[in-house]
Amino acid sequence: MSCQICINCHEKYGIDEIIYFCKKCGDILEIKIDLEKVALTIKTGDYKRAPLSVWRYRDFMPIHDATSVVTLGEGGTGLHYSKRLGEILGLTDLWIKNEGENPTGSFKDRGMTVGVTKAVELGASHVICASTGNTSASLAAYAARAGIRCTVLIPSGKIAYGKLSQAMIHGAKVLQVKGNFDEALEFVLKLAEKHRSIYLLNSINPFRIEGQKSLGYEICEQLCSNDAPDRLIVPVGNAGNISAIWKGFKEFYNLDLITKLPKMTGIQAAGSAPIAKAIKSHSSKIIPVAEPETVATAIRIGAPVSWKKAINAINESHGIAETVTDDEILDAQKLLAQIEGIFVEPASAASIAGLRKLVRNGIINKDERVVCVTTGHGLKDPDTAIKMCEKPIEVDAEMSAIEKALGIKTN
Ligand code: AN7
Repeated sequence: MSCQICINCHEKYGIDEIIYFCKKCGDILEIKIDLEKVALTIKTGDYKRAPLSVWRYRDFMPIHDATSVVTLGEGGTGLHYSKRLGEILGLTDLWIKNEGENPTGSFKDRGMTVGVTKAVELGASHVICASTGNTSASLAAYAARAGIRCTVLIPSGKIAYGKLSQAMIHGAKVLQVKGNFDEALEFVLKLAEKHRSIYLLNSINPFRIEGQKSLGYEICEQLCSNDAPDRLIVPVGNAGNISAIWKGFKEFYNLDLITKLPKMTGIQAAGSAPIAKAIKSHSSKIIPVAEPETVATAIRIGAPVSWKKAINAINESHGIAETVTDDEILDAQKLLAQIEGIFVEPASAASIAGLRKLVRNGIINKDERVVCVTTGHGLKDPDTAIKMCEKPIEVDAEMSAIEKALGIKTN
């Protein structure tokens, strides 16, 4: 039977128990899926008839058969072969998994469709999260879809406008906390502990991770080899996603659906990089960053809750972690937009910036099959994009003025 299990002391909890931390040792939990049962269920291969999406993998999800799912059509995002960008970076087999193609424009939707489905299954009528932006946008949308109350806590002034507009238009109660994300998260953890009727949907909630693991599954099914890539690169903030993707790959591997596992490679912004620092110094613990800072506000996180899972994913997979500066992030964002036509937000571009650095430093070989996950759409943060680009030229509404601006000779 599937259950919730502590990542430290392995104490088990029921799949329908509302619990966020282990009662014995206080560490975080993960879902242990009954893979023997999954193996029997998927033997027919029927699941492959459904289109690529999170719910194609319903048999792999800890949701009861009778439950109707809360969905907006998440997952099934494009895996784009990136020949031109590869040539510039010196790679022959580069792919972009563009999570900006999800319903609310980020990978969070994979987690929220499962998390909010579980919330409704458990009878919750009020959901909450702390967020640097995308989680709040996604939760607000799925709560609206489910018809339940939603509260989001965001760091005051440090959230991209697109994301704020989403949380607001979907009708969430938005509280701007005069502090950073880590402080906001402390409050929602305490609120969910104190008021048991409020269901917490940060990535500490293991059901969120279950939805996000589908990212790993999809990549394997999309690659022509029907196998895992050599390397997976992803930006890391609170570290839920890297943990989830690794879980997905491992489950597919344990079910004999793939023959190898990728090197998990996490990229953090230099101003908020506790996990990358721990990996680089071969430490098994992180030192939280008290005042994280970066232009990539989505990953402006100093005390990632899932750090232990992330360090484990990187080490177990013989992967690596790297840091990138804000300038490197913004350069990579522009490069991807102009070379491949893919517009991503700064946090997502961190994976491209990290890839560039690791190739330059000789850590990544030129013929590795690399999949870079771009986590959120560029329209989430139009202000940063506009600031980086040449201003539009204002011209008189006359043909000659337009030709002049284009440097075309007038007759
Ligand atoms: C675009 O929305 O934490 O390492 O509160 O929005 O799983 O935290 C967002 C994180 C990467 C990092 N890229 O993922 C939030 C939030 C984008 C993001 C991350 C986030 P995790």
